[in-house]
Amino acid sequence: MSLLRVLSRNTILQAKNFLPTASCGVRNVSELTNLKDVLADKVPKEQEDIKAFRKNYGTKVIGEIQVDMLYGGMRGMKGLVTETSVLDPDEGIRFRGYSIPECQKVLPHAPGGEEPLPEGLFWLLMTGDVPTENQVKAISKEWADRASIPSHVVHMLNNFPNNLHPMSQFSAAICAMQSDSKFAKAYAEGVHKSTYWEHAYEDSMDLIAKLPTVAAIIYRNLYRGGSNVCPINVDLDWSANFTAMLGYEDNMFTELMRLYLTIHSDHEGGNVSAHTTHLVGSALSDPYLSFAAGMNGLAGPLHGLANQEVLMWVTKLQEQLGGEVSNDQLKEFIWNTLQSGQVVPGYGHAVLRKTDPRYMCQREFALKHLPTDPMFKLVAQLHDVVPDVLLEHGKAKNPWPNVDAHSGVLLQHYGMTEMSYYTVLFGVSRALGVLASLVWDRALGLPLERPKSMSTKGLKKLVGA
Ligand code: AMX
Repeated sequence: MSLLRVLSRNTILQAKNFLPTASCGVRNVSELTNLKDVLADKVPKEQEDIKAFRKNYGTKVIGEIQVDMLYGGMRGMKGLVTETSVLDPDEGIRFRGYSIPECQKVLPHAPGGEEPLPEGLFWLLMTGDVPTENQVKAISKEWADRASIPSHVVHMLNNFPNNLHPMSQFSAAICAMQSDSKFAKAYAEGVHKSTYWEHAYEDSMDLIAKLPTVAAIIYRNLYRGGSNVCPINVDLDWSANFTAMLGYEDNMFTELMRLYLTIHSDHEGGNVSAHTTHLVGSALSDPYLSFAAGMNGLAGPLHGLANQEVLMWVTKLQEQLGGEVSNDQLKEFIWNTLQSGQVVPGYGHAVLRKTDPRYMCQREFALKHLPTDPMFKLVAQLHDVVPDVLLEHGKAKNPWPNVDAHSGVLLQHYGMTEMSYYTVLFGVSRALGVLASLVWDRALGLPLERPKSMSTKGLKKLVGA
């Protein structure tokens, strides 16, 4: 009998967090290094907990819906359950209750490194527990083992034209890898729905493992003359393999990537990429199809593409105004942007009402490692000027910078100047959050998502207008 089956059966019988092993009687869950085994222990407990909660509180009213919300992008409407992270408007994101500075402290680092390993963040998102170093090492190893991609996907990527945006290539490659979906295969074979999460888990682990290779092939085809990516090294962590495949040798770039891939992973459930992945998954489309749909949303300029837009905007600013610029010159440039009916990229947020902590930790990284970089100085100067202009403009509810205002400047410092590629990095990271949520969606048996829409005529009638 497999360990997974033993665990599933024994979760009902055993005291919390302790499980029998074949050899030594009882074993603590924190000693397990196979994430799927740990989940197999947690899933039935969560299912029971939510069942009891719904039985007692299922009809409790938790908010009201106003007409404006239907026309206003459903802001503030509580309509989704997402377990992996929660976004507070003032404080920013907490991953399973941990803020970004707390994650930087408690999650395991690479030897000699200071930034958290994204593998650890993934374990935290999946389980709610801070992983041990051994658990994180096991994830690195498992992702390295699962990293190879089907040859038809390589062939397809190698034949895309150079003018196809990297995000379109990324999304298309994810869809094309669906040929290997274990979820789709299991569904076609008629497996019981209580096992859906296990197949969603397998696809999610495969997909996360393969994304850096896909992303690196896109990068090298577009910007490095189609040179081959190096093979995966099973002794390296996920980020180190990624930067090696991209062709970067600077350890600090790898450290940056560990931070980058950690902080872009998850932003609760209502943002476009997370919500889309969840929605498409609710039709029991497999994780490849669901995640590709989420990536198409991330590719929008109001969402993930903003990181590309920021650096293009800052580069234009530099071209027009030169090196050293005064605050008054910046103000004029920002007003020109606003008056020509465009948004200031990297500023504002649908939920946040203070500076994004993802911006702050990138700023701290810059202060530590590249304090004299001219582009960093300009980004810092913009932070002093943009909010006042946006406040004077009087439209944006949040005048403060978001994550995208800072990421590009760090990447260009280490030589990654290809701005149109930046959202692909965001996408690789976002997989961690949305796929962890997707596994839980299936584990909790969340149904097909199908909210009620109304016509304006019907709404007017409803409110007696
Ligand atoms: N520059 C100019 N105008 C802005 C603005 C900005 N940075 N942020 C908001 N506004 C405008 C909106 O366009 C809107 O104008 P309208 O009434 O004419 O339509 C008005 O202010 C009210 O918008 P809001 O309620 O404050 O924001 P929102 O929830 O509708 O939109 C967001 C949020 C992020 C799309 C918006 O702030 C924006 O466009 N920012 C710039 C793009 C950006 O940085 N996106 C990345 C967000 C983070 C991410 O997902 N990666």
